[in-house]
Amino acid sequence: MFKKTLLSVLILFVLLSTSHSEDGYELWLRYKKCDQPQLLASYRNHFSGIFLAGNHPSIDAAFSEMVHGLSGIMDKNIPLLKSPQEGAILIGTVTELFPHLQKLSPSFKRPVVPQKKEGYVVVRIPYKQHGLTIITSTSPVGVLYGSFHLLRLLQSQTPVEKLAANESPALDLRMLNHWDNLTRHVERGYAGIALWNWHTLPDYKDPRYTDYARANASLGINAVTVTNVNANALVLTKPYLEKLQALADIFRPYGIRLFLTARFSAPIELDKFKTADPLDEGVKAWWKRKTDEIYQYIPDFGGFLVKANSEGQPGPQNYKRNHADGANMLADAVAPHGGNIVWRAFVYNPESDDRFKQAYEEFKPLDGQFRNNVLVQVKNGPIDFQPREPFSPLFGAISKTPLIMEFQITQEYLGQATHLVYQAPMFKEVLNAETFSNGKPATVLNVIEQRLRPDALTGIAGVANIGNDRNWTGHLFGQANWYAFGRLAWNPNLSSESIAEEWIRQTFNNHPVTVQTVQKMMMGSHESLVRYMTPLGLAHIMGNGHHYGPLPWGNTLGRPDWNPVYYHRADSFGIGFNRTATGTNALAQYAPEVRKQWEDSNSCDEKYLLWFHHVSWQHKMKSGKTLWQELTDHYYQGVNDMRKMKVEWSGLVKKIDPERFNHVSMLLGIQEKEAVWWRNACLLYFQTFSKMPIPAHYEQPDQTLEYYKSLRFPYAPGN
Ligand code: GCW
Repeated sequence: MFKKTLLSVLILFVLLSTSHSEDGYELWLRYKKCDQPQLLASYRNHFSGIFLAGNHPSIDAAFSEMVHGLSGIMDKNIPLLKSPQEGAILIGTVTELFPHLQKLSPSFKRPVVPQKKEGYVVVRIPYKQHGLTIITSTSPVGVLYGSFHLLRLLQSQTPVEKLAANESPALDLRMLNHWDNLTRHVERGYAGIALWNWHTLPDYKDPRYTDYARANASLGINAVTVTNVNANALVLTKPYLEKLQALADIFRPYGIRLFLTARFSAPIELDKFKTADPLDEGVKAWWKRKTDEIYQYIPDFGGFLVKANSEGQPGPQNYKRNHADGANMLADAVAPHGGNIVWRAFVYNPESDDRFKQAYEEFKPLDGQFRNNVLVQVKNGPIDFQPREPFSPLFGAISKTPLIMEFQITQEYLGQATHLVYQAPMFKEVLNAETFSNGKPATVLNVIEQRLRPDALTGIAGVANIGNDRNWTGHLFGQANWYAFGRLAWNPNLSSESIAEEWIRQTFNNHPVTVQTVQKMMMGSHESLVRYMTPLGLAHIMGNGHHYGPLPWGNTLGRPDWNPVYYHRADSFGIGFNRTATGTNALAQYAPEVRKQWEDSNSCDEKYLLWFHHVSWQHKMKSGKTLWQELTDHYYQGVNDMRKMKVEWSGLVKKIDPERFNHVSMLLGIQEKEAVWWRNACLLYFQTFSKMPIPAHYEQPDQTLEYYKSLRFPYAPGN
């Protein structure tokens, strides 16, 4: 009897421990045993141990990752070597590593490493039978990045003779912005609550904080803000600084610097000041003191990220000052410590005739007035992370202030955490857009990559999609967007396809059927979502507040520019927002070359058509169809795409572990239903203006417009 119980306890234990193995927690750092016997044998032959040159927390992190990774991939123990020998992987900064190489053979040359501090090389050099593998850099963090690179190559089953890398990051700041509140509620978060357990910090250091840092370092993400831009001043007080210090200490070996979101009115809220006027001497002194205090806790503190005078946040305009006054005051406080201010350009107020134009109107006149350590962070599009937006005109118009790109990884407007949408193609569409900044050809990427002054930083930020869900991102495929953001921040010239492939090989397996099928699903997914949500340049027609589901009829909110009808402007004539010279003339904010591409409704790229034009329902599209027909086709095709995606995924039943297979299958089911919902609700509503039929050969909506209008979601997440 006792034996039996023991046995079942044992079985249960084994089941429990294996049942957690593919729940997505390990992200792309799974390090499963190589399933190609020949390759496995070759790896085992060529990697006999690790030799560490030098002693630094980042080198230690590299070592433990290598041990974890290699022992998993090769399914054998990896010793730490006392001295280098053939088959050794040598890791260390070039200064510390080279003497050991020379000891082995004076003929070895000093490895040539990239100049950039975070750059690294991975090289194999001949030595006796099995050679040596060198991972080196000028800096310890570069060595860590190089180690992750080698592990990525091994997880993707790269043959030994192809193991090589020579990499430097394109941008300096590769940053995640968490919109996490101190309550742990995540604004626009769909993956549980915030990772940061403020209540148990600083004493309880959840091992998950380290896993988070590892994942970021594996991509080269080197900066994070852990609190919401809709900021709470309390985060600047001593108890929170102690908690933040604990996080910063955990992140530091992984090359990650902490930034904080600053509430502009903090002096009033924390110290009973009468004003937060940025030109007030007392206010300036307060921020200097506060900043000095922060640096005592976090010596490598990055600086502040600020949302000011936007959506109810306080800011310099409350005191009749402008954004430069506000940013510069904070910039002066962090400057002595080498800190930066990241000031967001996401502003809009109801006085303007077009929300599209607001950020430009407020920021263009201030170009040249910001301190050297201010960076202005601009959302990719002029409105707000819609499924498709043209690039923000600020990228072509600001020439004296460093601009940081802000992408939204969390899928506030992209089906939240139940839709599979791979964002790399969307990110790249924006980065590759031609701005004609200063009259010369220059893509958005060229603009953000350009170093305006030797001491100025360049950068990119992504609003994180991470929470405390076991798989981090809610939807397993949300991980691919975290991954893609990080990889593109490091190297924006990587193709979406290759990033998807890397991610699939590491996350699932290297089977060609898995790689090809999943890659195809991912590559088409963003365009499909645009089709079933906002085709042909529609935007901002989602539910109020929670932004879940379609609400193109929405017309009840206090401000016109919060209402969907403001954006699509459907009427009996047609649909779309006239932003040409006969409308709000927002197009004038672009360079003439760009404007020309879009100002004529007959030649305008149709994916932006309704962004810039109010065209008739009969408008003749390039296909020869009327606008109404084309719109209908897009919505129907979006749903069909989804159905195909479901079939493709179901073909992988034998290739993917049941836990993750079922997770994705069920979510694809939700996504299909919601695609139908978007299609039906939007077409039935727009039809009340167009008075044109949905072609009879299409499946007809199975619900009425009244039904869709009656739906309510009071507790939709992330609001
Ligand atoms: O897209 C909107 C979101 C807000 C967010 C804001 C911003 C943090 O709906 O939740 O607030 O953008 O970017 O500041």
